[in-house]
Amino acid sequence: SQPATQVLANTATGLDASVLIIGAGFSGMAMAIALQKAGVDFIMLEKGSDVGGTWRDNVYPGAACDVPSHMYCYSFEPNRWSRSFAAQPEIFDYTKNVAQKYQLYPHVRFNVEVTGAHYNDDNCTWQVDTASGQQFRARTVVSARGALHIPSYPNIKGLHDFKGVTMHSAKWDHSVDLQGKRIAVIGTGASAIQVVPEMAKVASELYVFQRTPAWVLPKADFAFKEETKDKYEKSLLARKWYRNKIYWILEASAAGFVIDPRIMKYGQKLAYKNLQRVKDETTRAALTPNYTMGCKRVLLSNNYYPAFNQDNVRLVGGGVTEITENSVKANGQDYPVDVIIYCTGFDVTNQANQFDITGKHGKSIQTHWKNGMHAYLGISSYDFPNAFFLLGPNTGLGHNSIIFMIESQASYIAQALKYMKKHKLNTLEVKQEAEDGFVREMQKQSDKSVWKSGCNSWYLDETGRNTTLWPSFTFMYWLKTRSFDPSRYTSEKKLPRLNPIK
Ligand code: N01
Repeated sequence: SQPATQVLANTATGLDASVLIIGAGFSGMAMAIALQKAGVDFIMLEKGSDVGGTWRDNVYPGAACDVPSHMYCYSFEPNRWSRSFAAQPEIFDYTKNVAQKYQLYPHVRFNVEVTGAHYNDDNCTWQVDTASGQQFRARTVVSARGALHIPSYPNIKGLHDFKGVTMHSAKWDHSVDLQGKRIAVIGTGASAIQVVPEMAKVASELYVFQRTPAWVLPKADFAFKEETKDKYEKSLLARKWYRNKIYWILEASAAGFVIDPRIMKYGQKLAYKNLQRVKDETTRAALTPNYTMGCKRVLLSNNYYPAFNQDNVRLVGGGVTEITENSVKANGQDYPVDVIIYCTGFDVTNQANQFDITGKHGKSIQTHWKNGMHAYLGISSYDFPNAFFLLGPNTGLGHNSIIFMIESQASYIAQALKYMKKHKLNTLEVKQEAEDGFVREMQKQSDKSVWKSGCNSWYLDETGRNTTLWPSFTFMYWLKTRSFDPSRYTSEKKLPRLNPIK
């Protein structure tokens, strides 16, 4: 469905575009739409063959969103959602429809995997390298790569010895027939609780290998009636009221995450009640978490717990110790299986090693982040002029819709670029004092959050610092990013000659 015409290089300046956006998922698309409005030209580089990012890639059975659908969409582009929590195909379709409506497809170079981005001190531009060897140049680069896209596999003895089928939740192979197979699911996080009920329907034997039990709340998931869909489609007021209601309910729950974890005991009561759906007492006890709710992501499901009441489903606690040619070992026991499904999450806190970025004077992002990831507002880093991150350090969420954060960031960056254009600036670089101050603020706020209440999670880095999540209410982030503040940045006006692209 993608049009063949592409937006062509700006040969007058020798640049491919003023702005290169890396990634065409939810965040890259929001950025592109914000730039269209701001009148700034751009192109997008996308490693996949369509837009949609995580919702294009995560196609495992049961994949759905655990944020209400009317909150998990752009505020400026509502949708006639079929249910209160949309499933993956509907969200993927939504992203494609938005891309069509805003005519983003001609701006996207598909199947272009970016391997690195390098700042050129001489002419204040960014050169972006790709896996195919093709290079792109722009005044500004925006990383919209998303945080959760590099599958993480556990460091278990014998991992590569297994002779059966292996899959990761984020790399599902639908050509494999799972009917009647003995299946192991490793992990019990957000992906696993959606995969497990689906595997329970087809497996002859399903073993769920759990290292840490999760807090699971019931999910208010239902199909919208046609009249409700009509109402939200026709009435802007009804839609806004509904969206705002959800927003403030989620925001109120943030108090337990970021102000006082003791508040989480009310949620825990609800989750205990949900857990009673598991009939077997031993299984129920093994599924009972032993840390404060919210320390790891709170999960929502109506069919995860009931799956354990099926005769073909067995919970194996204690973590996996070894994988052999035909089995998974845990607690000294051997569990022979045909298929292993890794629901073991993503490589998140080590993002510096995933992408080769060098800023001023060849400084690498690894050097900049040697003590952990950080950026001013999660968006800008000193020594990396004309570069912006979407969903950068400390802007992930554990309690509300990430689309809210994305829109705040896209609007802020678009304002910054408009400012550059208006003042004919060649560089815009955040001041070190602004970034350092922001880092101190993030760590201070994180210290009282539930994520520091004593559990291991992908939210914390190896030194125990929260460098991934926004440790406050989301409206506070909106307040901080609402208007671009040039006093936090330095800029240069020199106009170097731009070499033509070879
Ligand atoms: O990954 P995870 P995920 N041996 O990292 C276990 C988003 N998301 O893909 O808790 C045994 O949460 C690990 O155990 P433990 C969402 O932001 C959103 O499920 O570390 N087990 C854990 O149980 C989410 O937070 C939706 O002890 C091992 C699991 O693997 C993020 O994606 C849906 C192990 C990993 O859980 C990641 O979720 C799905 C080992 N060696 C995902 N290593 C929505 O609905 C790891 N584990 C929007």
